[in-house]
Amino acid sequence: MNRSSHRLWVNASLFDGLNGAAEPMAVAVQAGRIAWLKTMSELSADDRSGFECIDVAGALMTPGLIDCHTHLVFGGNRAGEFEARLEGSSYEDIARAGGGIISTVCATRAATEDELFESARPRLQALMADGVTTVEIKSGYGLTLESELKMLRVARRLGRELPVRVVTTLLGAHALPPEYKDNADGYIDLVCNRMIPAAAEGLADAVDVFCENIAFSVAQCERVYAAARAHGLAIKGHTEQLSNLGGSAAAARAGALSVDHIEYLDEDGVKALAEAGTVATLLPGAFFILRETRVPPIELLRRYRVPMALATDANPGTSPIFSLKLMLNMACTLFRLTPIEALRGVTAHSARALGLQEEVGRIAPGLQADFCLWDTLNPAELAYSVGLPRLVQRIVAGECA
Ligand code: DI6
Ligand code: FE
Repeated sequence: MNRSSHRLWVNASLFDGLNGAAEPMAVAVQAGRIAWLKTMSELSADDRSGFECIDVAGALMTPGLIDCHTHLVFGGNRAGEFEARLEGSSYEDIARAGGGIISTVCATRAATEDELFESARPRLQALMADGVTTVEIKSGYGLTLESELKMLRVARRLGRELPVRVVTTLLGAHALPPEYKDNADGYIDLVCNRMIPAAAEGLADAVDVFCENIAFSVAQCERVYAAARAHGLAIKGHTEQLSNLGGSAAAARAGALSVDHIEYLDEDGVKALAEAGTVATLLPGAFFILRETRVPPIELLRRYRVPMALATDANPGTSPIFSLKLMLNMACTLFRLTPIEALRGVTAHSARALGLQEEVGRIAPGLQADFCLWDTLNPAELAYSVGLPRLVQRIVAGECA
């Protein structure tokens, strides 16, 4: 028996991804997966035999955090746009004038694969330093077949070279590239007929769209969803961020794992999510940076029992924020989530938003042994305080990483 792959973590204050445990717990790990859990009062000497025992002295143990919505791979930055917005331009004005997403598209197309990798690495390391063990990374700043695939290759390489699980999403339908001005349907043809089939060859796990007046219509997004499904890819949507087009309900009807942003979602939309089992992903970083005032319909999401995930939306325009822990505080402060709802949003529910609920996001037998130890006893402190508590240890597949 390889004893080093058999580890028993004892005296943990456990938040298992859904709830906090009433008593100190022991968590057994074998071959990178969680084998069993027991309360400390149930744990016998026999249970300990064959395990390397690690006493965490009451530290809070949570699942490794999951950032289920990021745009970490991009060229350049948008500090100039940040300054322009301080002088009164709106995000939509800048987008219509060819800035915004399109300026990042130009910088991303011009960058080599190595340059994109090197600039994305510290962003990802910042998330990891905050306890992230699984991250979703979208394309969407290339908007040509080759440059979208280039972004996805960089995202896959980040997952190979750093101790973090990376899930990739093709976001070809993020913005209309200048070459297709006045021909949005022609661009959607390219996404459906070229990008999706190529990305489905192992480069992407899912397909996303931006359904909005400044991006793509519900009908165009539905075409993308149909193509994604035909190629066996999961689907997600940026929906109801700036207006209510009904994109969330359309995504739910197509079987989306999640719809993200959803500040303008109405009750019919919430019902559609509940019926389809689609996760509602909240992105308070973009809400904060854009100084939005319309809060997502949290009370309706609670009433219809729609699981709420929480993510950084880390991107150069609307959320240049590389801290998932900060999102815990923002979700409570700006959207009035409880700390436990916010924590579920970065663990069990964000796993669901990626279709990975049988792999990660909870501390339960059979799942990957991805977890974090924190310098506190109380899960609420993770949301309450910014900058503390400290991450003491980050464990991926049973190994300190
Ligand atoms: N919504 C967002 O918040 C990001 N993309 C999207 O569709 C913003 C992307 C950017 O401004 O670069
Ligand atoms: Fe986004």
